[in-house]
Amino acid sequence: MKISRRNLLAAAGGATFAAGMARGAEDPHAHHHHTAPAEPAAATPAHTHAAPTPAAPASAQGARITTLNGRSLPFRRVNGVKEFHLVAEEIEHEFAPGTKIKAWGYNGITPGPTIEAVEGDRVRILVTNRLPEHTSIHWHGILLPCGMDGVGGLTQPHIKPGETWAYEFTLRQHGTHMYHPHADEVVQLASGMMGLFIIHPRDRAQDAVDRDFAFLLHNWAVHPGTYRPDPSVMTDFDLWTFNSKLFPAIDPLVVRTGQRVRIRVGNLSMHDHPIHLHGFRFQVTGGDGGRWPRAQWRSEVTESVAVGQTRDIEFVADVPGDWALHCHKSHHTMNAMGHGIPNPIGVDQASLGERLSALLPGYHPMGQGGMAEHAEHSGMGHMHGPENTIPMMVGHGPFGNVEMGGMFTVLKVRDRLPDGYADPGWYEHPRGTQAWRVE
Ligand SMILES: [Cu+2]
Repeated sequence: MKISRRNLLAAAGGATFAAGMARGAEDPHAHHHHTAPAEPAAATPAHTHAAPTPAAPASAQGARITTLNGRSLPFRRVNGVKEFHLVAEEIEHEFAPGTKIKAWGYNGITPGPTIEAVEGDRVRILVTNRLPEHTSIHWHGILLPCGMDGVGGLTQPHIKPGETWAYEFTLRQHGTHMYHPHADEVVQLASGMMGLFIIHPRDRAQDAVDRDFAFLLHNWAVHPGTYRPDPSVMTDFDLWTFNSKLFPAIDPLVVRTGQRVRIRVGNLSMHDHPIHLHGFRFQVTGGDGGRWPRAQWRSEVTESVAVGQTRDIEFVADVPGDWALHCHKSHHTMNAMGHGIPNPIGVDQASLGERLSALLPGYHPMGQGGMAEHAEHSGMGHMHGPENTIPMMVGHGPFGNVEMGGMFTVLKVRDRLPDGYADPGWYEHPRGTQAWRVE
C-alpha cells in the first residue's frame, strides 16, 4: 500500500518538483530580515517549497532543507568556489510572543542561517565579527585541514571585533553538521551562537527524501524579568528550544501523506534530549559521524541526541494526523518554570489563600490538584507572570490547552495540502477514529 501510493505520487509530481529544484539550487533562500554585506540580493522568491507543490518524489534529487523558523544562507559563486558570509552580532530575539532577549547570533538570527552545500563543493566562508569581544567558528564534524578548524588560540588567532576572516575547504563527506564559536564558549553558546551545516550527497538521488527538516536543540537561562541569557547557569535552565523558539512559536512540520521524511536534530545545549515522535516508528539513519550503513539503522520512537551530537531520523508519514514531536524530559516541554518550589499537591490551601491574599494583592493559591489549573489561570489572562516571561504551559489546541511549552511542536500529516506546506490548521479526525467519552 505504502509503496504503490508513493510511486503514484512520484509519477504525478516528478516533473514539477525537478523544475523547482533546478531553480532553487543556485538561488538559495533570499528572504532575510537582515542583510549581511556579502549576501547577494537573490532575484527569485525563496520559498520554492511553499508554493502548492505536488508530492515530491524521493527518487528525484531530494528536498532542500527546511530549517524550522529559519532559512538557508545564500552563497555566490566566485571562480568555482561557493562563498558564504556569516556575520556574528548581537540581535534582538523573540522566543515566542511574550519573551524577547538580547541574543548573539549570525546574520540577524539565532541559530544562524543553515549552510547548505553539496559533497565535493569547494566552500569559502567569510566570518565578520560585530560582537563586543573576539570569536572564532568551528565547523563541527567536518573533515578539513587543521588550520580551518576554527579553534581560537589553537588553530588560529581569535577573530577580533571588526575583523573578517575566511575559511576555505573542500567538502569530502555528506551529512548533518553544525557550526559554533570555539572562543568564550560559555558566553557565546549560552547567548545563541550556533548553526547547522548540512552537506548533501553528490548523488542527490542517493537516500533522497521528500521533506527534509532540521533544527538545533538549546537551553537558556533567562531569569524572570531579565533580557539577557545568564551564562553562569550550568544545569538549571528555564527555557528549552528548537531553533531558539518555544512552543507554540515553533513551526509545525507539514508533510503530505505518504511522503518520506527526514528530521535532522543537532544538540549544542548542556543536556541530552530524548526526542520523541508520536505515531510512527522511525529509523535512525545517521549522525554527525556520517550516514550509517543500513544494517546499523535502528527502529525507534525516541532517539536521545547527546550534547555535541546530531541525529538523522527517517520514516514514511503514512498516517494523517497531528502528531506530537517533543523532548521527552517533562521539564523540557515547559516554558519559564521555577524549580525547587514546595509541592502543594493535596494541600488544602483555601484558608491560607485568603490570609495571603489580604497581605499580597493578586496572590493565587494553586496547585492543589496538580499544575493543570496553572495553565487555565494564565490562559484566562487573570494571572500575570513576571515581565518578559512566557507562561510555562501554553498553546491552544482544538480541544483545549495543550499544556506544553519549550521543546514541543507538531508533525502535521495531511492527504491534501491546498496551500502547499503552509500550516494547514488542526486535523479533522474521521468519524470513529477518535477517543470518546463514556460517562
Ligand atoms: Cu530535553
